[in-house]
Amino acid sequence: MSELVQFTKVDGIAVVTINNPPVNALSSAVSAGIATAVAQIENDPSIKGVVFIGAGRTFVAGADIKEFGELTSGKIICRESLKPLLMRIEDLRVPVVMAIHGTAFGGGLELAMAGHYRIALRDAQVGQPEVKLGIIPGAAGTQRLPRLAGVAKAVEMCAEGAPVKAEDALKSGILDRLVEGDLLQAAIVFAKEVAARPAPKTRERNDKLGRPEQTSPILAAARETARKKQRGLLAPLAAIDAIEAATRLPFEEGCQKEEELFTKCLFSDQSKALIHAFFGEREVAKIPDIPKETPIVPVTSVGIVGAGTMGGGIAMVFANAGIPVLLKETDQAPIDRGLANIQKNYANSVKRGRFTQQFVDERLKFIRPTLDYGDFSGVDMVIEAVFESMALKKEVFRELDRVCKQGAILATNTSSLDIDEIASATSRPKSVIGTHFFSPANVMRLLEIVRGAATGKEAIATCMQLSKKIGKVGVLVGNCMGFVGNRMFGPYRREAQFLVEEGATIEAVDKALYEFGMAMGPLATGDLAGLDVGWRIRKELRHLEKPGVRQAFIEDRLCELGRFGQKTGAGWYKYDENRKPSPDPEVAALIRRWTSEAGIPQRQISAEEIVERCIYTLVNEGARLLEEGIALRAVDIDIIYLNGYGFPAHRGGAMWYADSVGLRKVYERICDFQRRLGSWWEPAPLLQRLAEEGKTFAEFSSRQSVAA
Ligand code: 3H9
Repeated sequence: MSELVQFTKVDGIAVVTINNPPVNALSSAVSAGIATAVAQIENDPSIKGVVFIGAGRTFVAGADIKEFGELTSGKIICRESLKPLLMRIEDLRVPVVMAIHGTAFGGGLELAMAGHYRIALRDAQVGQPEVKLGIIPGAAGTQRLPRLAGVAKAVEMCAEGAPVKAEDALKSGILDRLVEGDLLQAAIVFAKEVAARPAPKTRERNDKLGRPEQTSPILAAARETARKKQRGLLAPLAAIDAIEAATRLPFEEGCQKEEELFTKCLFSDQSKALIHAFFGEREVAKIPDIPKETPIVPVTSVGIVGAGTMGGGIAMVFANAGIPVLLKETDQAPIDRGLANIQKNYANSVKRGRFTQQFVDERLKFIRPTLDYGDFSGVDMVIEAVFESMALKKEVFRELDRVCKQGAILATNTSSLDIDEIASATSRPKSVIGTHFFSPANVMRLLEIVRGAATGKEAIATCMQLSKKIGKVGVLVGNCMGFVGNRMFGPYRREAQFLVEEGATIEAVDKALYEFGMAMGPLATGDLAGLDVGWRIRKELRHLEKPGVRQAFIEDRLCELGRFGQKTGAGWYKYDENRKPSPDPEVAALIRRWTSEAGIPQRQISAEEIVERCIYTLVNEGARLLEEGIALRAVDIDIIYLNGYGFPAHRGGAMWYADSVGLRKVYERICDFQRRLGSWWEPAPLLQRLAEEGKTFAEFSSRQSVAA
């Protein structure tokens, strides 16, 4: 018997234990092990029932995603289909009980549905999350799930991919019983209980499939939702098509349809990009020079300086994770305002159904206001979230150095200032680190963790681990103006302005990038964030501008007119009282006047040029960050862009996208822009080198990781 799948017998019940840590992924080897166990059961007449269970922390979290990558990249040429094996399990003459704890996801749920009964611990979850990887269930999940849970539930699960809690799965008919305590014992008892009954085969249960007149409106509504909410994605629609097949065709034919759709999705660029993002999110947690064993500071309490938008949002993040927070302000009035904002944000979450009132009441107890730095003497970590002023930040850090215990992490939420200079205000720069949250902090998943020259490994390891605990994706970056995300975002937004200066309409620029898949166009994003933020920084840094290099000017002029974006009801667009944007003819007229005064020739600009100029400028700056070592690997940049800047997940991030277009082509376009537009389009040396060598950013990064 394979080490990955163990077989034992307890009182006539066969127990098949899948043991492929950490998540019992159904690799080809695990499938082979299960096949051996099934053969043993088929040939042993003394067996009265069967239990399948997962060893360790979970049942089966799905097929082995790494094997998909190997398949689509041609490393392996075929992969044994799981379907026939699941049919053999379903056809066993004795009842098969699937005992679920942790997660039964993807192929794991498909395996479970091939059993005759499913029992689970109360905190277990089931789901078909394949769509998040750009694929659909490929082992008859789209055919068995509607037979157990009905078409509406199956469509929701397969098209949206969200996990379903055990309680809900019981109600929907996916599970037969919830149990407490020893799962294996409970499963054996259950198997004995049902041993004498005929085993119900899921594939033969047709009562929940409904008639076409019942299911058609469900499927149509699901397609409409998918087109709106998962814009541009192929897999959700494919999943719905496969479930439709379950309602119209016999099981075998439905399976064939599923197979066709699964294969089409698996070999799509979207699936490759989404699988890259899945592994990327885990890879960024691995820092070459910071081994897993690096000691960390257990963070059981946090101090936050500043109860403004960012400080308040960060306080909610920690409260949500059950970590007590001391929120500091200088006076009672700002602390009251900060707390009122937190309450308002929580109330909105309750209104939208994200949290229950009870959860919110509990969370609020974790946030305690203070006006006194002295209260920070016992906290394990402080995050400074005051106004972006170096002088002010240094003053805060001097205070923190005075009051905080040795070993406490001293973090700054600066989005652009020099971490080393901030650290210089303390006597312990190795404890100083950047934790750059994105606004709104309680919603956005990205956390840039900024390493200063003296930042200690312990502080880095602590923040990386903490990011997961507080539900963020932590990405380690180096210390430079704007770090990774904002340093790339500056040229991207500047290019969008140049396009408007050259004749593209505001709406055309935003539409082209929205249709590329960005969550929002770059100009609308500026309005949301507040145009005045960049304006103030530009004014401060004007002395650093290189003479003769073109500077964008429209945003500055809009700010001079008091058009700061959504918050003033007007920016690039005008906004109604519900912040709904509409094009503003006044701005269009102003832009025509300003560009004519500046003597900028006007021309028609295609959507293709808009996308290329904006996206390739991200790529070019990304290449510089990679070469300078500010970003560790190309994938780090991708994860930053996917989680903090609304880059479309199905394009894998800016650097993955460039690799998929081909660096030669990207480089040539950039050279062309340099010739036609000006010196700011000078290609990054790394991009040039890789393009000439026929290599990718991913290949460059894997060399870097090995070297580190
Ligand atoms: C599928 O099933 C298709 C089917 O229809 C069949 C078609 C024929 N494969 O996330 P974590 C690794 S598609 C390979 O940090 P957590 C992961 O990379 C699949 N590896 O833990 C990481 O490795 P490392 C459908 C996997 O506790 C380690 O395990 N299933 C897989 O925070 C720990 O992962 C899914 O999409 C996998 N399937 O979260 C579920 N899963 O340590 C995907 C994980 O080297 N998985 N790894 O970095 C998850 O959602 C989360 O991993 C899970 C655990 C919630 C299970």
